[in-house]
Amino acid sequence: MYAIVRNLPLSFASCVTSVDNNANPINIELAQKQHDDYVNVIKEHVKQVIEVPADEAHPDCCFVEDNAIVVEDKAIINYLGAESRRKEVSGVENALKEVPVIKDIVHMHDIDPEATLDGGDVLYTGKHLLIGLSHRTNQRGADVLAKVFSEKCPVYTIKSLLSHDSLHFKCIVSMLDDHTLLITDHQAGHDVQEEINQFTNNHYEFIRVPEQVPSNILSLDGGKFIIYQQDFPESEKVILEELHKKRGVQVKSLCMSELIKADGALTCCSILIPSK
Ligand code: CIR
Repeated sequence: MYAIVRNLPLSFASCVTSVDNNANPINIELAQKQHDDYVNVIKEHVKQVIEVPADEAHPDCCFVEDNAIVVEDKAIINYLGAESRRKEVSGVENALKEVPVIKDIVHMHDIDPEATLDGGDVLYTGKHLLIGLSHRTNQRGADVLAKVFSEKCPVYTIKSLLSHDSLHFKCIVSMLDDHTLLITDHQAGHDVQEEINQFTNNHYEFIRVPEQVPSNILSLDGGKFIIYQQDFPESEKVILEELHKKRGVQVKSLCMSELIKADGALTCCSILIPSK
């Protein structure tokens, strides 16, 4: 397994965010510590971690997940939904060039200049590529992924997220393993689950957590180890019971309060690439 991460810039507090941080501004030192903790846990589980230097001109550059989609030996460099983030992708593209399994890198913008897509809207489970349309990801972005990746696996576009107030698809649902997904118990989660079930013929087992933020976990070691968000006790109960006790998943909680203020989740700070 390879992981690409990117250091948090000092300009991070100028990130794009929907959160009103006036009363409780982002603490940059704490944000850097939280990001370091995250990277250190990844390093314990992933042999090859490529660390891209921070780009001060792009406050959101640590959210590398949005930059590119990788399926097997092919990568696509996204054209991000937020204009201020569009040029941050070059650092991640250079890192992808260092990953030996990746043989082909294409640019979304070259295929369709009207397409936009953030990686936070794309869940690749190993069996299916699920794309949630959002205010960042348009139908044309989803069409580009279908064109590029449909020879690798079935590609489905999930539309119900658009009627909910959620930044990214993976703010609602994330993956434990190739047949188990974690999803928020809010209406958005129910709607998304129904659509995924229809497309995949009920392939996935869903574990529902009561809150939205903790429905985004980072799964490593093929689902044997996860990182989850601290400070959400109701969801933590479900994670400990359903994942740890019943399924024997090893779990580690991290406090990512300063990244949450930037609308950041756990998956968004890394790109994970299986070695084969
Ligand atoms: C943004 O609004 O684009 C960033 N502040 C947060 C991106 C988080 N990305 C993700 O969840 N995949």
